[in-house]
Amino acid sequence: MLNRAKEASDMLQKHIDNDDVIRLISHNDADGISAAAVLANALNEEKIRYHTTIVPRLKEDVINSLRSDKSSLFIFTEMGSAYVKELNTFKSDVIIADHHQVDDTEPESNLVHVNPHLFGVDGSKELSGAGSSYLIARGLGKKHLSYFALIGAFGDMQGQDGFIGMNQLIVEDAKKSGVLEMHEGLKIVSKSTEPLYKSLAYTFSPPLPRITGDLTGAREFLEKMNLSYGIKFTDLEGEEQDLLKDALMNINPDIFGMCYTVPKETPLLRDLEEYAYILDACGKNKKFGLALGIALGEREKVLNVAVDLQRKYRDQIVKGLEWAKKEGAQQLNSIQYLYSEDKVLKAVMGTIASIGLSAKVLDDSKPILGLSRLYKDIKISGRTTRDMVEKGVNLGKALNDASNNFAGQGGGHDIAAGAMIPYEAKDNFLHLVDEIVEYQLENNS
Ligand SMILES: [Mn+2]
Repeated sequence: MLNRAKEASDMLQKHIDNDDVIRLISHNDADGISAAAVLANALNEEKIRYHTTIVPRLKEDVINSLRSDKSSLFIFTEMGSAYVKELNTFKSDVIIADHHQVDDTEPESNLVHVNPHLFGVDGSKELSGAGSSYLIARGLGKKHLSYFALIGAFGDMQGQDGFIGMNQLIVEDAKKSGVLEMHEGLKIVSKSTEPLYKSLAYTFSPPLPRITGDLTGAREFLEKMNLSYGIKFTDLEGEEQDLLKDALMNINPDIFGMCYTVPKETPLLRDLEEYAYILDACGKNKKFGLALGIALGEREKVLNVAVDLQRKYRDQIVKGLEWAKKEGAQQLNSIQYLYSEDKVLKAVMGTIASIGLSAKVLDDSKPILGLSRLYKDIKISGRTTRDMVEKGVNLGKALNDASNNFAGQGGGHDIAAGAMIPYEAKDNFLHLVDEIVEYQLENNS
């Protein structure tokens, strides 16, 4: 894996030495932005001209439109592994730094394919797209950029229970290069920027039942402990912080754990999990340029805009969770679902379904589907618990089989999956998923 990354580093170095123009193409989520940021920061340091494009999905029309671009090197990050065949036909050099599933297409001599799956490393757990990209920058001696790989990993939920595999190697790089500090602490968000009750209510992961997404619940919890809910966590006395820590750990022990910080960063971005959340909020609001600007070091105004976006996004989720709590989910025999035509709710339905389940706002004894209508289609995000998976539920398979029946498409993991189906098929689709999940539970051996 590291040898392959070194091949990519050498290809990149060759183009740097030639003073070539380089084209970066990356994905729009927190991992994709971090992946672009690793290489863009590296190219900035080398004073090389480059152009970055962030896209929601790599499709053939995107690839075809790049064919006429005169750049001498294309680098696809956090995507591209599914398009080796098409990219083989490029006249320029191509680097792919991805961590999604691979097929067995062999790369031509103009292409270097960096992907953990090619080396038996599980890219869903052990290395992010930003991680694959970092390994290329690493070959250029840029270990100080390693923390972007960790931001990407947090964006893909790879670090929340500790880093493993290749990610662990990156943590070591970050420590050795002096950019990263690690300490155990409370993993609540916006400790130094939001009033305490909001810090608690906005902490979606790890979930805090009756507090997560619940501003009133968070306030009552703090009042019961005689802590003033309006001040910031960082303004609490040491003793009060300890008291809060113990009370929160009684609700969910995961709330106390390893924090990864970059001390030289501005306070808002110092904690890498929070850095990933900010990039995610920009991405969800389609402000890709803003996210990339932050990762390239733009501050002040730009950062304020991002924080406002994040606040709005968090408030949408809180509103959605309040709605889910009040209305409850629609119940079928073996599954439940959330559906609304409300514009704000629609935009965060998948997130509400997922946090609603983990924070126990919704009954977690049945898998949940969050449905949002997009014109003539319905987008579905499904989520269940580890416990239900052990009882036989495989949501990825259920959503794949059911959506295929209605000219849609779907799939994913056993515990979390998604699908897209025509709007008219909604009710029939739900009943089919219900039957499939019922069958999975009955036939679990
Ligand atoms: Mn990713």
